[in-house]
Amino acid sequence: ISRLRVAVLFGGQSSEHDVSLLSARNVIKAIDIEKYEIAPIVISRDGRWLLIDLEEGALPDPVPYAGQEVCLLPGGKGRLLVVGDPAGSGELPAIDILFPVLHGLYGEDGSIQGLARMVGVPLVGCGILGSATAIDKDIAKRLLRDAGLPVARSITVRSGDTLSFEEAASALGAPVFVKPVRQGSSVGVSKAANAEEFRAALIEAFKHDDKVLIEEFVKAREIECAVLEQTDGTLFVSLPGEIVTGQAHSFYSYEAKYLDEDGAVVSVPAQLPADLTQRLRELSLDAFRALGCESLARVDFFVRPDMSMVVNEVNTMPGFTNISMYPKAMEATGISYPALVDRLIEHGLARGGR
Ligand code: G1L
Repeated sequence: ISRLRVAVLFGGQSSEHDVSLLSARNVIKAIDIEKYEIAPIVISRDGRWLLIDLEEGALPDPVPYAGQEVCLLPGGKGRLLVVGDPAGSGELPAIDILFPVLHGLYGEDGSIQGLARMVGVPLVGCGILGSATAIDKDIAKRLLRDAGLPVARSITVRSGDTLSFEEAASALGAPVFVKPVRQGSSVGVSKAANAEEFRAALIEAFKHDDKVLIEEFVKAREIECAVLEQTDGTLFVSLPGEIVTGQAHSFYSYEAKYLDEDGAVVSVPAQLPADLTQRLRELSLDAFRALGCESLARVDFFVRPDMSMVVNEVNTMPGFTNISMYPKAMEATGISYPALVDRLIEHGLARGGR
């Protein structure tokens, strides 16, 4: 009896290449090899797609970027062919499902989801719509607000627009946060308390995107819920977890999120009154649906001292090492890391190549 082949696609040409590698290592270790055959494909920093070999069930450390260069092509009947370069060994076995572990560029904006859709191969995670809406903080906030969900006040600006700090501060208060709209990490995000900082913050944010969000500064706890769509279409939502940032971090920085494990502590379940926990779980489901998400998403909230809450963002490719918030919150709610990976693959297979 032959096993279904899962292609784990990771790495990529983004600043979060290493984060992707770490998550992919954890995912690959958790896949049940009795059930699935794993085809690890790394996208090198220079954009080559390389099929690599597993060493004793794990990725080599460091990943060899000298694996066999491949491309993925539609194989008909919902199969995706992994094809070697003409000088190489030619056609390799088809894959049955794509498991993207790709941050940033093309990973979570709908691009890889579009590739899977076009070739009709099943995919783990959100589809095109949910990925594309959630990645854009401006679009996401409009949809969330339209669904009656609480969001922080903000102004969207495009490069060339003129908005002074005084105008921003009179609408939103001071300080303000300045963020590139394409979310994923805190890259390019800064806090501005005066005109000079505001100017620098805009210049920095526009390096990353041509649309930038100026947002009110919400002084609050950072609480997150993990949502998982089950094969029957019903949603499972975890208990909320809390991100406790260290003194050194004035906000939820890129380092605190992924690299500096001392800077940010994941605390699950978050210590909250029961009614608030319940409300956050309900809001998570509403946010998931409002953005057209599928399969999974992490919904991030700010909870103010007066217990009012806002949805900050929805992440369709959350941190996914076994100590990251999404898996930890699931674990605290009864779904272990390997069970989670298995459910995600089962969900993708059940949805099919749509
Ligand atoms: F495929 C899933 F399950 F949807 C999935 C894929 C990728 C979940 C989470 C991730 N996460 C990442 O790729 C990342 C950790 C590199 C993004 Cl930060």
